[in-house]
Amino acid sequence: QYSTAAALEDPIKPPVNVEYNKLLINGQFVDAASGKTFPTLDPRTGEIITHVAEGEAEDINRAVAAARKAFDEGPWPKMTAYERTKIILRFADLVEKHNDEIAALETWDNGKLYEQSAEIEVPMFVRLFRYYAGWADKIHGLTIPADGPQHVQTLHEPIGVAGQIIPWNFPLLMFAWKVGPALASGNTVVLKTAEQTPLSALHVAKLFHEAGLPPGVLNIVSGFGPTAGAALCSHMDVDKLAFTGSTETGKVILELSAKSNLKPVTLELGGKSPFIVCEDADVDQAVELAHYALFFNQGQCCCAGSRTFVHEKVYDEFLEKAKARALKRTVGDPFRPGMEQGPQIDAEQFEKILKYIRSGTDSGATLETGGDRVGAKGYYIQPTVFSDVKDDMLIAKDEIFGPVQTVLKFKDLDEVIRRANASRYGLAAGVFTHNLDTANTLMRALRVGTVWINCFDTFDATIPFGGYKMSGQGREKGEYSLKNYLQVKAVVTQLKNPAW
Ligand code: TXE
Repeated sequence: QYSTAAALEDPIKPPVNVEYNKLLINGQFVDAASGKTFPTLDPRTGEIITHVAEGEAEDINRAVAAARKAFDEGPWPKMTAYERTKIILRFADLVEKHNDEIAALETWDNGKLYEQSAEIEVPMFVRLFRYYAGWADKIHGLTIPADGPQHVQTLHEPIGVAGQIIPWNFPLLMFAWKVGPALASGNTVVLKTAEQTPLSALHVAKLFHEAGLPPGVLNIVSGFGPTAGAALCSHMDVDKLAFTGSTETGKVILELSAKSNLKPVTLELGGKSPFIVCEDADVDQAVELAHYALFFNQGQCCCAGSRTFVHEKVYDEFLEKAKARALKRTVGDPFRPGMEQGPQIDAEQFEKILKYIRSGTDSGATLETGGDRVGAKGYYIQPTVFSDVKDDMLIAKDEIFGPVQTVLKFKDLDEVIRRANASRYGLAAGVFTHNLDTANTLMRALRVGTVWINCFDTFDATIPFGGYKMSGQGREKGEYSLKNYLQVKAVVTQLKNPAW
């Protein structure tokens, strides 16, 4: 059923070498001030890929000083918008040219499928930068017909130095979602990558400098949350924070902002997204989409469709087919073509997922398939399906962040709306129906930032993404993201001759 343990124990050599493992500050690769390094691991084996400079508060100070200087003295915020556009477009071209090696680095460090990195994520990264490059010269204010003899206008100005903290599940895409809008609108950035996945950001940031990015505009600090991350959040010279990660850490970040200089914060946090299969569903199609909604990226998606609500009329057929589909899922080395699932990111997430699986069984859910590790090495987990799941079970409430599908039965629309909304999260929802009225009702009733109808996980650069409730604050991607990085200045000029 699952690919053989032998395939897992003989990992394929990644077709790339690690070239950059230092901090990137003011356009230069430098050691950490302390001289410390930390290992980054291959999730296929748990073995060390390389050691990376470990940034801490002192390095954050250096990076923020570089970003501050680049913002205050220019040229980045002061050059023409079109100049910024050209540099960002050159960067996108360079990334496209190096697509395969960047994809290999991403897969090596993260464990996601190489085909996914090479054919989806690096191309999406390029698309995001091209999208935001196009925005640079389209950011402008308004002329406002206020009461009184005044000329009133607004200027949309960059906010300053942006501190950005990203997670490990989509290292490149999170880089693009954050850095793209910040730089296009004239800000400078200090980005702290996740400690599990520092490599791809250093590689692409080097290419950004080759494309003509001035020193200090984009600084990359690898390191841990409570040291480097917290120092960035508390820094008095950082004007804005953007974070993607757990809800728990999101709260800490808001607190650090409040205790320092009240810098505005954008948060993209956890989720427990419902995927609702309605009674009219073509079951085969619904099974496939629900499977993708949960298992994509090893289940490590903030918006994973992790509560599969199925109408009672199609429940039995759905369950049988969902189980068969999970059994067919190929698990193995992410560099091996044709695999559908690689390893989880690290030992901590691996243990957390197995613990949730035990809790599912202990609380009375039925384990239909999976439930254990695959192979003896690395962090591979069997595609797992639970049925008879009740709303109050931990596996139906918490973010598992792994390949564990929980299937819940419902009777009617009002009931499923109530249950789907009874969550502290509100990131996304999937709806599977061809009944227009049902789709319209659900689309309006669900308290979430994205509703996918008969599709899931479409991450086009143009579409805003973000959460209701404890899934976050603010929106990223699309035009909406620019607002996070702009100040609005009102300019009121007394008119000498109001008649004109
Ligand atoms: O998250 P953290 P972790 C969820 C998912 C996962 C859980 C824990 O459920 O199982 O969170 O994962 C930095 N000050 N998501 O521990 O801690 C950290 O270094 C400043 C959902 O990886 O939130 C990393 O760069 N920064 C999610 C980033 O925060 C701090 C993606 C994310 O780590 C910090 C990942 C601090 N005190 C996990 N502590 C999503 N929304 O997609 C940590 N960090």
